[in-house]
Amino acid sequence: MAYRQLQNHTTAGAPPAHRQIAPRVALGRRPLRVSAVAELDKTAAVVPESTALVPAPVDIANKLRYLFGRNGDYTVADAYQGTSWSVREKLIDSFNKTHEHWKKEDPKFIYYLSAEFLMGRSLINTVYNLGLEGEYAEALNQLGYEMEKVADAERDAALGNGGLGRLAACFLDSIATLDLPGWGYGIRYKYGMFKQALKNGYQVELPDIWLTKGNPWELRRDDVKFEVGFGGRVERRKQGNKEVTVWTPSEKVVAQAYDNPIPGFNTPTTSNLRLWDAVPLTEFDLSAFNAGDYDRAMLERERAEGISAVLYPNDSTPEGKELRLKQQYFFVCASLQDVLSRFKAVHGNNFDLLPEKACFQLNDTHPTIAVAELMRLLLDVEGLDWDQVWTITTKCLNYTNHTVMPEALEKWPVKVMAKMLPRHMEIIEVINEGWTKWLGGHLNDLAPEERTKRIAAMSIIHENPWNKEEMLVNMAYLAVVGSSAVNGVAAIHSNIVKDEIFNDFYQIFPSKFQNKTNGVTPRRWLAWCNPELASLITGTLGTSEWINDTEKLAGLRAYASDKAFQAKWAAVKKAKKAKLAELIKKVHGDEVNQNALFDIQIKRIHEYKRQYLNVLSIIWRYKQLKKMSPEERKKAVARVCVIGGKAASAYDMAKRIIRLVTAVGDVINKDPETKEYLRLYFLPDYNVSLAETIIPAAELSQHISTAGTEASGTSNMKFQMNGCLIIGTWDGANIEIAEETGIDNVFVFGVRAEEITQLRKERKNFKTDPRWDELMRDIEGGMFGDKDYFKPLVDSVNNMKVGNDWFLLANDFASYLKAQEDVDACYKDQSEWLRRSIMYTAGSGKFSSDRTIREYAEDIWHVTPSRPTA
Ligand code: NBG
Repeated sequence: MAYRQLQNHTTAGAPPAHRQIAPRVALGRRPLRVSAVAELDKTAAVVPESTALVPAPVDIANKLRYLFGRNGDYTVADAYQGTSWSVREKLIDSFNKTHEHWKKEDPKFIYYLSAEFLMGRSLINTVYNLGLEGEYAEALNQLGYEMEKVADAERDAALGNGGLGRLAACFLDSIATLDLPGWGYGIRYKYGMFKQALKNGYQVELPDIWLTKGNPWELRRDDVKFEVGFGGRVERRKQGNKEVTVWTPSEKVVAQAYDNPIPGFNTPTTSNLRLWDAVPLTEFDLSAFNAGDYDRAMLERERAEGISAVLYPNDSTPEGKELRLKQQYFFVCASLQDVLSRFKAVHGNNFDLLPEKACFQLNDTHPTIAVAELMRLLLDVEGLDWDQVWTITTKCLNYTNHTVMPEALEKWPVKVMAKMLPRHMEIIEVINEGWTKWLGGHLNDLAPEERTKRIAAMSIIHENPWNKEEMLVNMAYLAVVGSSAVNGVAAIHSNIVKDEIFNDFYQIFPSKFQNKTNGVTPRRWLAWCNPELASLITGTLGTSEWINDTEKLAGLRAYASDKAFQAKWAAVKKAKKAKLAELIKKVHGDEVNQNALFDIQIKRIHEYKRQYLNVLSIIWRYKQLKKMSPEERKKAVARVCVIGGKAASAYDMAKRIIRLVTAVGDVINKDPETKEYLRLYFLPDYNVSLAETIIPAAELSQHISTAGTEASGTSNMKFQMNGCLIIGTWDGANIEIAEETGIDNVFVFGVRAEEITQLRKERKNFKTDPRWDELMRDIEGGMFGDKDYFKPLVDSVNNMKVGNDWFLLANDFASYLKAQEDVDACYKDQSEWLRRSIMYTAGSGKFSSDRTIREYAEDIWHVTPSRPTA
């Protein structure tokens, strides 16, 4: 493919053409007026770039002076603002060039529709991706600041919950880096993922007010606005001899676009994440305002703004649920109108061409209403025929499944959908009628009874199994029927998608189903977050090309057993551990033993991810240490265990798990006999930035979900890239990581996915390990206090009259402890440990999101690169 060739074109050493930016004026001179700059440089474009020729320190100072009214005496937060607003202009220059190029070329675009984008911070990523790191680091030095500290002043853009949202962010980085014409589309939440604090060891949630200081990384597009309607009625009207359908919504809001430029690395391409903000139709409802009804006018505003106010409101109440569907429709409707309006501007009404110019990836079921919305826009607004519209729609859409958890496979009550989106409900009903009728014909060979059963099981609209009175719209089924391709996110998961979740559909459309194993961007997750390791790798391989071509990391295998290289590798890890130790000191006030094994589990708190199992093994380790003599203890492998992650605010059991972590930590971290050998810390408010500090420092990371439950996992890939060993189950991407790293280098334990169904049935009669029984008694007996609070936790896995240990902690407990012993034994042999660590990084080539995106581009999107000239 053309872009594969493009990738090989950059030569090591020489800066790529686009990096050779205009000659810089000597540092320290007065800022030049733009016109003067143009005179100086006769080669400059007719409209010169605004800041390209202004020395960065001056530009930073100018930004602070003119945007913030500051004149010297800056704080670190000021330095961040000045730097970002300065960098922003370079980013926008690149963004504009890319989009002018794409406008001219009119290539096919991929639109990644996602309710979540977990972007994290932008400053470091932007300066590094644009190749401006030297210039800005020096500028900040001149002003008396360090880039790293300044970057720390940025707030995370946390518009996502976890893996799915962060994956979307990595994908955008790769789409831009591979020069693929593509945009992300989502919601500009005013409040992102809640901030997590601990109060007496319990999680408390605080609002994430991230926009108060302005956001230099976005661009409001006052000329890009679309109306989005809800509710109301649907009528048929005669228009000439044609019957048309008219939907008159009872409520309307405006979607206002904000662009977030996404710089690629080592390319002039800067693509875009367009996020929608909900605003009222008229600034104030003037008639109400004039009549003095101030409250009513304000109500309209609140109602509109409420749509994009909060990321995933709690959906346990009907009102919460309604708001979530509203959010989904809001961003899908605006995004599709936006794409169609650009399409029409170039191609008029030639909609049969649409699938050659645009495709949409549905990131989980959240944007699935796109199936009905694209149909509606083409049927009702553009006046096309059903069959033509159905062909276009199914050609344009593709769906990725990210979870096997039944509670996350969305189903909306027909009642809710019909009230909020009456026309869409009609369209879904017609789709379903056609679908089930077609199925009837297709399943001709089955006995009538079997056939009826199968059709009912595959119907997009079906009864709620828990409440026969209620009918539901199954969004995943709608997505499968309405898409060209359906994929899972790791090999094992894609098999589960085919063989279990959507097996009926797979039997009918086997070629629709694919696998696309996840990946992460090696820029943010290795090169930028671990520059020390990156520079060791570059020095060793003699090239930095691995940043764009991670398969080159395999070259490190040759050095895995080289003692001198191992020593350098170990020195980097040590420096990163010191940073994490600093952070632990800052948060908990404790000094930790930096020679201890740093053992990490960071991810959302969920029963299936089994942080609880980790805690049990830590308690067991503590008890063993207590039994040892001081001499024996000295021989033990010391560990600093860190657990971090947020529990959904309504997820009671997950909150109890957090409390168990903090309660166990409170006991063991204070114990004078053992504290040199074992610590347990809960690091609150886990987010992208925290991960960037923790992951490079990790020596062992835990990915211990019940086999078959973690679709892929992506932090496992980040840890692997940073040379961190993995203890894990045969689940998600762990399997492929083990294959790439060498299975003997990974601490694998636990039952296999194929055994789970049977084991669940037999769990009641499972003979638990005596050590397990002892630990259950300890927690129940109040060894860590809060006896009553922990009782439901114990019962959930140990009292078969109450819970059923659905995630089979007891079954995996003994093999987990055994794997932990293997970890200790290996850590005692530092040379072997380091060899493995190097083998992890060397084997991580497959897990670059560049590889994943290339596969999507080739197999699903059929989108090819289009690179602007530098
Ligand atoms: C998550 C899975 C992870 C997977 C990411 C990205 C959701 C709904 N799913 O295993 O739990 O790595 O998606 O695919 O967030």
